[in-house]
This record gives sequence, C-alpha cells and structure tokens, in this order.
Amino acid sequence: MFRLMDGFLKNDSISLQQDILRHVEYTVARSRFNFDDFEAYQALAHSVRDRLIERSHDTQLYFKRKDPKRVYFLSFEYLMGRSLSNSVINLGIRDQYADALSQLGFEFEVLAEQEGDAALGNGGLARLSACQMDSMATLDYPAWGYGLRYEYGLFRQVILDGFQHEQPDFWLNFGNPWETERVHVTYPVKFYGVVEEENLNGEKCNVWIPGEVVEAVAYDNPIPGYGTRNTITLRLWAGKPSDQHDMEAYNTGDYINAVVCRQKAENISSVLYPDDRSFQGKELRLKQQYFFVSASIQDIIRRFREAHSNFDEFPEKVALQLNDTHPSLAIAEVMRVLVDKEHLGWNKAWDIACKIFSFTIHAVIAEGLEKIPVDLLGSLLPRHLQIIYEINFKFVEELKKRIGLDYNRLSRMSIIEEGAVKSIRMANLAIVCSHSVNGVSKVHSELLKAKLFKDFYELWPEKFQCKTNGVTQRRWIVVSNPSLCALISKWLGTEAWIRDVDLLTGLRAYAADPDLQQEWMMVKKVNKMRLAEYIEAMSGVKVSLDAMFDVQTKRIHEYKRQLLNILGIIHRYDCIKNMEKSQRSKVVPRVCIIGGKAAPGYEIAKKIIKLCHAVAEKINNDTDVGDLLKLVFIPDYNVSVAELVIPGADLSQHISTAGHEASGTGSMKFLMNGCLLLATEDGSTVEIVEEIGADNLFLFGAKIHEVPKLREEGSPKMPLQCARVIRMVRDGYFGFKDYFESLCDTVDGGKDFYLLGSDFESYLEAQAAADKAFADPNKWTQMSILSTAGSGRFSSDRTIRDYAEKTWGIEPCRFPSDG
Ligand code: DL6
Repeated sequence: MFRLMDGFLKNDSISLQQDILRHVEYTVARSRFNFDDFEAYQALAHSVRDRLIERSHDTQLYFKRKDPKRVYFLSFEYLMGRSLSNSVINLGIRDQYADALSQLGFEFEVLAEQEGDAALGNGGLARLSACQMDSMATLDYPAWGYGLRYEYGLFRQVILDGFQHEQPDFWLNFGNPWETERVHVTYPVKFYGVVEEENLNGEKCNVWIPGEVVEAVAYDNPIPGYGTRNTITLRLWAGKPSDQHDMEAYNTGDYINAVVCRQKAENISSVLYPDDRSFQGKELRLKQQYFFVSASIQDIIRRFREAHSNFDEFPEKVALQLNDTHPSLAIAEVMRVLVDKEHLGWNKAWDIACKIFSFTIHAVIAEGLEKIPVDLLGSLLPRHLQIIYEINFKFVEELKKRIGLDYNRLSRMSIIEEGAVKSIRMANLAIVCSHSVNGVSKVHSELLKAKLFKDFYELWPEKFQCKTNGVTQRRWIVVSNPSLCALISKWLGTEAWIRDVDLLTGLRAYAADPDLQQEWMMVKKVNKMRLAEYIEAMSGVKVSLDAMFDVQTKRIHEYKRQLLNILGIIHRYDCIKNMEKSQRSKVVPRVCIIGGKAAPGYEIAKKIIKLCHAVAEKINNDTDVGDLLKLVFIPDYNVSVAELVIPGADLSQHISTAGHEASGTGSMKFLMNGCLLLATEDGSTVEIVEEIGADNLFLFGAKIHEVPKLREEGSPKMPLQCARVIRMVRDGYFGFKDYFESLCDTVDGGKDFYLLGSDFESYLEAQAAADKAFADPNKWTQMSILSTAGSGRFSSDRTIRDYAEKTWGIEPCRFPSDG
C-alpha cells in the first residue's frame, strides 16, 4: 500500500531556476554560465518534464490502486503541436517559470518559440485527437491514448515561385524532451507466415506461424490535465528490430541481410502517410496499422492481467475507442488473442469484443472509406483474414434471418466486397462489432443514418449516435490568446470557465457594454498586430491593421472551396479596379489570408495554391488598389501557426459544399476567439447557428438537401460574375494560362461538382453583409463577443463527457491532491 504524498519538486521561482540550471549543466551538457536560447529551451523543457513525470507516476499509481474502468483511445494520428506553454499552463506554473527565466536573463515567450511542432497527423481528425486527450486528462478520466511515433511527421510545405514543394519533417532531429522511451515496454509484433491446424487437448485449433517479427517499443508522452494533478499518457509505438529475428540471419552467416532487416523493422513507424483523402491499399500502411494495434492490445491485456485473471471482467474494465477505421484491425486482433491464445471459444470472445469496442467515423462519402485488398491482408496477416471471414460469415447468416434473402442488401452490408479487387470494408467490420457508432456533428450523424450506413442503421438504430466534435479552450484560448483569456476572466470575475466552459455564456450579459467592447477591440488589435508582423516576415507584404483580416486556413481540398474564396477575391479586385475613384472610400479594406497544405499527389489542390500566389502577386503589387485589398498565403500552416493566426482573425471562412464536411473544428477555434464566421450550413456550423443565432454570422449557399438537384442542373446556373472571373484566369490575367486550364474546367467545364457557380452569388452577398457589419465597429464587436459567449458548447470537454457517460461507461478518477 502506498501513501499519497505531494511531489518532490518545488515550484517556487528559486527552485525552478536551480532546476533549469541543473538541466543546462547535466542534461544539455552546456556550461551553466554559457548557453543560448535553444539550450535554455531544452533545459526548461526537461525541468517541466520532470514535473509531468512525477504527476504521471502519481496518476498511474492511483489508477492502479482504484482499478477503474479505463478507456483506450486508438488513433492513427495526433497533431499535438508544441507542448511547453500548454504544459506549464495546465500545471499552473507558467508565471513562476516566467519569473525564474527572467532572473536568468531569458524570456519565456522567446524560449517557447524554439520548440518545433509535433505534427504526427494530417488535419481535422488528428488535431481532434489531441484536443480530446487534453479533455480526458482535465476531466480526470482514466484514459490512455495510443498511436504511432512517426519519425517523419507531416511534410513541411515550402513555396517556391508559388508552387508547393514538400520537404521531410524530421522532427526528432534535436531530440524530443517530452517523451520517455520505455525500453522495458516492448512487444513482438508478427507478420506474414502461415496458419496451421493443430490439435489441442482433442480440439482443433488454428495456429499462426508468423514469418517476421518486429519489436514495438513504447514512447510515453505525458498529457497534463488543467486544475488537477491527473496526468495521463499518450503512448506512441516505434519499430525496432527483434533480436529473435536477427539471430536467425546472423546464425546463417548472412550479416548484410540481417542489418537490412533491422532497417526494415525501423521503417514501419518512420513516415506518416500525407494524404487525408482516401484509403491507401499499400502494404506499409497496413503494416503500420497492425503494428500499432497489436502492440496496443498486448499492452492493454497486460495491464488488465495485472489485476484480473478472468476475461469475463474485461468489458467492466476496458473500453476501446476506434478513432475512424484506421485502427479497426484491433477487432480481429482481440478475437485472435481471445480465441487462439486465451482459448475462450468464439462465442464468448465475440460477446466480449462487442461490449468493448466503440467506433467514430470522420468521413462523409463512401469513397473516403478504407478498403483493404483481401490478397494483401491474406499475405500479411493470414490468421486475421480467416477471423474476418468468420465474423462476416456469422454476421451474414444472422442477417439473412433478420432480412431474408435480399441479396443486394446482403452484399452492400457484407464486410467483404466482391469485385475486381476483393476487399475488406473496414467500416463495416467496425460497425458490426462496435456497440456504438458515432458521427461527429448532428448533420453528419444524420447523413450516416440516411446514406452512408442506412442499411446498418435500419438493422441497429440504437447503435447510431451523435457526438459533436469540440476543441479545447485551454489550447485555443488560454495558451494562444492570453490577453483574451485575461479579459474573459476579468469580466466573468472568475477563471473557472477554463474547466467549466459553459460559464462563457455569462459574457452575453455584457455584449453591448461599451467598456467591454472597447477592451475587446484592443485585444483584437494587439493580436492583429502580432499576425501582421508574422505576415510581413513570411511574405514581405505589409498589411493595414484597419483592414478586416479575413482568414481561410485548413487543408486544401476542392470540397473546402478555397477556389471559391480566390474567385471571390478576384471579383473584389475587379470591382475595385472598375470603380469610380470617388467610390473607393466606401470600400471596406481587406486582408485575405489563406493557408493550408495540399496532399502531395493532389494536383488540383496544388493548382489552387499556385492560383492563390498568382492572384496575390497581381493584387499586392497594384499600387492603385493599395490597402483596399491584399492577399497573402501563409506557408506551412500547422498547429503553432494556427495559434498565431486564429486570435488575429476578424472573419473566417468555412465554406465547404454542403454535405461534405463531417464536422469542421477550425470554425470552433475561430469562434472561441471572437472571430465571425462566413459559412455554409454544413457540418457543425448548423449547431453553431443554433447556439449563437443566424444574426451573428454570415451564412450562404445551397443547403444539403438542395445539392443533388443543383448538381443535376449543372453549369446553366453559372452566374455572369463567376463566368467573368473564370475568364480572367483563363485569359492569363494572372499568368500561367495553360497551367490553370484544368482548374477552371472544374468550375465551368460542365460539371461544377462542388457548386462554385451556383453558390457564387450568395457567397458575394454574404461577403457584402460582412463588409457592412465591419463598417460598424460596435455592432461587429458585439457579434464577436456573442460568438465567444456561444462557443462553450464546442469544447472537447463536452464531447468527452458525452463519450464517457454514454459510450465508454467510465467515471472520473481524480488523484486526491490540490496540486
Ligand atoms: O472529426 C474531425 C474531422 C472533421 O471535423 C472533418 O470534417 C473531417 O473532414 C475530418 N476527417 C479527417 C479524415 N482524415 N483522415 N485520415 O480528418 O475529421
């Protein structure tokens, strides 16, 4: 029995100074009398890490003692960004550190800038995972995150002559002070080989004889909660060669091959696939998925076994959350372990599996769903293929009893897709086994029921639930917008909203108060100044702080319609150019800011980036237009750039073709920062409208139910203004005439699948409404305050509480301490 006690480490500024210097001397190995900003950052990070480790040990020991039901969050991607500021804020010792550093002659903010981004993910799904980890820690849930420790995160975007180039992001180059390698937490992960039938105590059973073994090593990353001592763990797996495997090669004298094998093993976790559009039927990708799943399941079972011997208790102690289909091989793996290794028998194993798994899907369209070619799976994981066939056989038999011999429906619902390339439908596998299938916004959840998984919804309506996404106010207000954070706390008279975000609604009472409005405007101005400096440093373009900062930052996708934004900017430019000079004083000046990465193989998205640069070149060099309009592209958009951009935005655009954005979480971050939204009624925007009222944002465009008909009608709907700006591009007004041809074709080539033409007029109207509102600063500021006030519902705290109570069946388990 252990005794609860406070940590060893002291947090007064003298102790922190000593601690930082000790790390300078002994961890960074520099003289404590001579070190630079980067070395100071490293020492600082190690000092913070010590405190995180201490809390993490306390938390784990406490969980062990209490033995609550735990949730295991399996996600293939996490976009954690930087850890330093977030950690010290959540630990409640930011000011003490700032004080200690200033005594040493350093500035906290400057050192924080030294940290690189941990970008182990592509976009929305990955940043959502990071937000949800923060909420699980803060709400004291006994949770673990599992993922892969990619050595190369999401590529760095470099722009040369307006074209995107990708460079590798070897983010571990200077070490990662936050993680701890757990050399003793390793598991063998096996691949290939054959399955043989054996006789075990008179019963036939299948034995998998694998052909390759790779070792998975755990790297633990502490995730501190805010206002609690609880610090949970994100455990990321890295590939290491297995000694077992190597020895064989060495024994046969094949030294070179043995070394090559070692490298192959390390390759498993080396690189993140940079495309968030669709599944990849590639062997390495499948290997990554199984590697991560197998190591995680072995770890979860080991932890369960420390306190339990009977698998009947497994569902009372374990909830497994599948973040999209990427980890759904976990289902086959759990079945393999329970049937082949624990010998529980199929029915009992299946009963357990169906109780522990829940599944969240982040896609909207069928083309985005993962399918794994049967041949590929059969060669890499032969036993898992057998298990999936068995699951499918039993499911289809059961289905026949329920729906009869409706072969079309049976074939749609089958886990196996027949056809030219016979494949496993991973979403179907996840739905069949999970007790809860979640959409990520109301609209998305309805679309899943009505379209994507209609057959399954009709079979199991009770499984289908909605868990609208959320983002963490700790990262997106407290860390990234400290002045707004202070202002909110001052007017609410409390900092309690940082844990209890519903309190933000209290701001509604003061939205029209001139004093608050004045202070609110000042905060925005300071953030705009910061952003303007960054823009000038990155692009050389000087922007006016009086202009409206209009931002669209997200992955570049046709459905997200950055092209619509650029065409709108061309239209604005054209209008200014053709306007009487005397009329120009009425124009509301704009700084249009676009940022985001295109998947390396996504040609059209790359052309959109080039078009943005070509248009910017023309506009920004036109002295006749001057400050009335500027366009800048922010390169290499990532979490830390977002932390700078979002607080400085006046307006942000979320303009996907209706029915294409599952949720969208960028909008929630902008909303929290008092930025007004210009948006289509898609994804979670529909719920944002419910919360803040349609008067406080600028809506436009076709609604989801109107889209199919508009698509049928096609380009006759193309309005003149749209046709004109497309013509300008086609005629080479911005250069690169031939290069942009195929891009223009996507709009006026007869298909206009994403409805830029039919939404163009209402888009311009919404933009005009935004101009009008911006011209009235008090009105605008009131709308801005009401946006922040209504953003509480979009906190990941709400989402996680919902999952915990309704899906995972877990309860908070808080380390009893004030610290
Ligand atoms: O649920 C998080 C996020 C949604 O907000 C976006 O609407 C959706 O597009 C996104 N999906 C992905 C899919 N990625 N992969 N791989 O990021 O999920």
